Amino acid sequence: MTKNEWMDVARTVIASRFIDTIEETELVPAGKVTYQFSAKGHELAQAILGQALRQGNDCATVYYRSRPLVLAAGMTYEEAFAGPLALSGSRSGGRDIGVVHHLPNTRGVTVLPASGDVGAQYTPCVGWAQAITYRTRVMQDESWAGAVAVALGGDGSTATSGFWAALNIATTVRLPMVFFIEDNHFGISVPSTFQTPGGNIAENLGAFRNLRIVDVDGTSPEEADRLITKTVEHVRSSQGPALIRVRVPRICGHSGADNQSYKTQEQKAEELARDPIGKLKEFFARKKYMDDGAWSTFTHEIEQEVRAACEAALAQTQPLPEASLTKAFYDGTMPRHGGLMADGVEPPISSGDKVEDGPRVNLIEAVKRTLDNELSRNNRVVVFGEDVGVKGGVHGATVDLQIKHGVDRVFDTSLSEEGIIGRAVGMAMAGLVPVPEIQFRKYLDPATEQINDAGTIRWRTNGDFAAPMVVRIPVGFSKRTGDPWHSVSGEAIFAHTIGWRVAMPSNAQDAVGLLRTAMRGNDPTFFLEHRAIQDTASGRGVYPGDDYLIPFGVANILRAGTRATIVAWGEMVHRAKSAVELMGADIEIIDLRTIIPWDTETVISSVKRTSRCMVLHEDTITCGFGAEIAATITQRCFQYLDAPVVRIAPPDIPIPYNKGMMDAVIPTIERVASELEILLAY
Ligand SMILES: Cc1ncc(C[n+]2csc(CCOP(=O)(O)OP(=O)(O)O)c2C)c(N)n1
Repeated sequence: MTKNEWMDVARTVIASRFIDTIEETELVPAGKVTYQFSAKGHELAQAILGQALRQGNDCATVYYRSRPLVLAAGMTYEEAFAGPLALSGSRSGGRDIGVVHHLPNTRGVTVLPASGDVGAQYTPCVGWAQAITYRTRVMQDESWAGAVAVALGGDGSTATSGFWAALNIATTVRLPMVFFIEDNHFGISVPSTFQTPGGNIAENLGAFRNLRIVDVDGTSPEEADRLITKTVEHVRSSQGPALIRVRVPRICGHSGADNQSYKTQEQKAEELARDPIGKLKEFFARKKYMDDGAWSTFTHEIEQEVRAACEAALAQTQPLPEASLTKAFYDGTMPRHGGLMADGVEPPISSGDKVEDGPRVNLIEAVKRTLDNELSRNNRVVVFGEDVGVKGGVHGATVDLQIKHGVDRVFDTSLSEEGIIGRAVGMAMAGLVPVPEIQFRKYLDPATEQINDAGTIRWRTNGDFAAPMVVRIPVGFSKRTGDPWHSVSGEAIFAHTIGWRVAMPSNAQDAVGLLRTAMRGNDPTFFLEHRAIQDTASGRGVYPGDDYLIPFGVANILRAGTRATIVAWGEMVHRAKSAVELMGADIEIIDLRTIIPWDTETVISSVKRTSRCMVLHEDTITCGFGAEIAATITQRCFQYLDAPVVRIAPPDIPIPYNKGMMDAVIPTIERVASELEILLAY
């Protein structure tokens, strides 16, 4: 590094130290800061790393001890204080705890939204790294050439599933990613020997293929500069991954609330002796950059700046309480990062018109044609998942798409749902349109953390970031039978997952219109494809064309009627229809099509006319989405009801394999009909 670059490093290190000290000694005791996480001891290594991340399309995924890096990336001192103080000028506008950072790109590196979940920072970083190769190789965008993605984490985080998922993908696919592991020997109170055998992750990964490993003293200016800078440059030029283990002391508690009772006096003294600031000062003297006097003046000036920033932050207003109710979903304002439009690219335009004379297709073919068409019209769409590439998916929805669109755009992933969804998050924030497939609903379970974090990105970054994507998942029982693993529908959990839209079409035409709308949308979306109608007469329909769109939140009145309303979605729509036909009764059937948002008004106005309502679903009954609909009807049109709203759904048990047993669980046509008789007679 040049002298000027070292001066920048020193500025970041010293400023970070003052910010931590003011928080620890003043703001926490005064009750103004609740979550305080010092980076004392980690500053030098992070500041040097920050200096190395200036390519323009670099990214860093960080954690709560990453403030020095985020300062190096351009966060102001005032923003740094305002975050933990929960004030209006904080990056999250008071929504998040301040140390869970994010920062749009101003100095050549984008700091992706951090998570409070240890280990959740790794797989989104993989997604950005893959987007670097995609934007360079497929989109031929030279501005991305040589960019790197860096994930920062502690020694404890190397024990998480997120770390291993990311490491496995980055090395298997060879991505330009750096794992920057700050080993301070503790995860709160637990020593690193509890996280990995012998306590040294770098040593243990020695046999890992495709991984450059570097072990660095993060308190030594020369060594840290030489090895960190060189390794980042190596990843830039080779576009392959590296892991840097940075040995640092944690000269503070885990957080403001930690009394460090688990450390001996000797350990504390040893940590203090390794303070990188003293070593940086010596280094500056040795290099004749600054003598003692100049260092004191320099330090004093930074202290003044930090102090002024603290005063300015304390003078900020409180955020408006009602602001917390905004930004869960796209509201017309563009994020700085995430999705097409944030990158200045308009999605393809379609009339929305329906073609009436197309071929008759099943649901799988409808999905495949829509994916194919969107891949052709938009070079940012990427389709991936287990068996999605060569085989074309275990359900056949992507057959031949890889041959047509290439291995970079339609590809097989390793068997890691956390990796699939986390990767989609990073790709979305890098301006791609990820459309991952999860093989069956139950197999999304390992990705739960990434799903939950993705949904809240727009909200917790105060609109700075978003992660629009479409997660396609076959759900429900199949044409032949069900079982506990392949037949879960579970849409209620999705409806309860903040920030996600949920579609569940009942037929091929709706699948086309809803999938196209989802792929051009600005929010993460679950697209649930019912297995029983993938290839059945009831699910088939005329292919509505390549421009067909159905807006979310607009239900379909499948059948008009006056005596009762049935609200259903997915396969249950067909059971409702068959039951009504069996009875020959004058009953209205509403196919909800989308669950988030759901078409409240169509349901309410129908129930006001019919005065009786049955909600029919395949997800288990307790807290199923039927409960939401029933509660809304009761609240909005209680006085119109001639009978209580009835919910027909499986009891709270898994779906059995034996067909007869399954029929005892999932509402059959006969059961729906007999429950309707009871409802009409009430
Ligand atoms: C998934 C998850 N589990 C537990 C926690 C609680 N927790 C927060 S920090 C931490 C220790 C992490 O240690 P390490 O990764 O070594 O980082 P360090 O704090 O030492 O920098 C724990 C257990 C969490 N935030 N997320």
